[in-house]
Amino acid sequence: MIIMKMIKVVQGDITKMKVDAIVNAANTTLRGGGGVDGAIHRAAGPELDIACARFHGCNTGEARITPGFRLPARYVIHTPGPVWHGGNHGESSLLHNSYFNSLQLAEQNQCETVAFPSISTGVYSYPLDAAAQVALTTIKDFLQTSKSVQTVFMVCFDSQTLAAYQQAYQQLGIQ
Ligand code: AR6
Repeated sequence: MIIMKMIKVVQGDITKMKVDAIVNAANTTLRGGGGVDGAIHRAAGPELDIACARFHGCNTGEARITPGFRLPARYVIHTPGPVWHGGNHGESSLLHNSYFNSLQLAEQNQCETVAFPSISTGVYSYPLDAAAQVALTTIKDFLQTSKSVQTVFMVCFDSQTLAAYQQAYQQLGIQ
């Protein structure tokens, strides 16, 4: 059987995605916030914060998994991306770690479909074009050897983010 693995760049609201796991651009407390984190906590319901509290935080670039509760997604994978401090503070490797560790958790939990938001490019100010390169390169490399994870969605909230990821996608020559 031939299985086509793929990355799909789409525009939309990640809380509506019917996938095995959505990824949350969290902060190191894992106790909710604004942006996509706030939207995910509101849509999942208060059980999500109770589940997150048990982790007592999470370091930047690491990831933790919870159920999706009231979301259409089965799981939420929470990862604090790096705050942009000019680019010489390990930002790109920390951002790589956020994507890689999230995908590893998805794989360990037998997820076939995973959806990411654009981690760190909102409140954390990571430049969009550079973030898109790191995100898509990490996902593409991971899919080369993944067994369970088949389809990864990049869910872009606004048209500027969509354009940046579409451009990076073409530059990387994906599919
Ligand atoms: N679906 C998809 N993407 C979304 C949604 C949504 N519903 N809502 C916003 N975005 P940000 P960060 C996009 O700021 O930069 C939080 O307070 C948004 O337009 O949410 O990693 C956390 O608690 C942008 O493109 O995350 C942290 O304190 C992208 O998601 C901090 O913000 C990421 O923007 C994390 O900052």
